[in-house]
Amino acid sequence: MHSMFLKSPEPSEAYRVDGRAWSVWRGCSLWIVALTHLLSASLCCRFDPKHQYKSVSSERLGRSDSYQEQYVFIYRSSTTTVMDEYQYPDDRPGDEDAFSREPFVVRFKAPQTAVKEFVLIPQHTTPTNTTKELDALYDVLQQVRKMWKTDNVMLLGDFNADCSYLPKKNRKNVRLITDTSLSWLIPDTADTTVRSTTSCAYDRIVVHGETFDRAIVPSSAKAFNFQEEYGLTEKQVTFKKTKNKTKKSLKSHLHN
Ligand SMILES: [Ca+2]
Repeated sequence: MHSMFLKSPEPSEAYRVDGRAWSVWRGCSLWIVALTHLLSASLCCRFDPKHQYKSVSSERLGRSDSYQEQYVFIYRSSTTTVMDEYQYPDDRPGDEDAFSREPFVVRFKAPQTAVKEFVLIPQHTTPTNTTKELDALYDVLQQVRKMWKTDNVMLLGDFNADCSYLPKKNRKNVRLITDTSLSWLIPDTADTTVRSTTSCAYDRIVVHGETFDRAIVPSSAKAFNFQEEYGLTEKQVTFKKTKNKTKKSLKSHLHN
């Protein structure tokens, strides 16, 4: 789960766009789909009656009919609108079908934030193909920047970007890592897994553009610990899922 603070022109005022309100969810396992519907249709209104929410989602994505996933964004409709959406076609010449779950890219307008407009590129990599897919995300980033003429782009999701899925020796081959114009907000030292026996920074948030980077509250990007936040046991949080989601914060001058 990701949540964020949008930075305000007046830095003294900050507004949390809560993770439960502004999240990118992925997955087609039943409970994720159920959770998505629960969040968009019920939970947001039930637990946050002060705000209205809308969602935008991709088609189901995947190479096989038997296992597919969806990207879903939930946002506060009073302050945020969807300007554009773009399902990456994954047909780059010479590199066709780079992704198992092609990014569903959404451009948001949030005029009361310091950045005003920004683009989110979600991705859930295939663990066995993490290096390749993370590198290919760089091509998606460049295409989107050109297409929408913007530098305010954030890439986020379950990148599987650590431990055995992304060995240290592979990192020099990932342009998303080697290009210094990108900021990785969740460091390699973070633990985004639920199990106490594992420590891997699988879930990540990566920001492109100095303007966008400056709009994020320093140190606000971190894992959202379901177990701690909701007082759950390890058994409960590992029922299906093995990872916490990450969250980040941007600043705005909005008020709750
Ligand atoms: Ca593909």
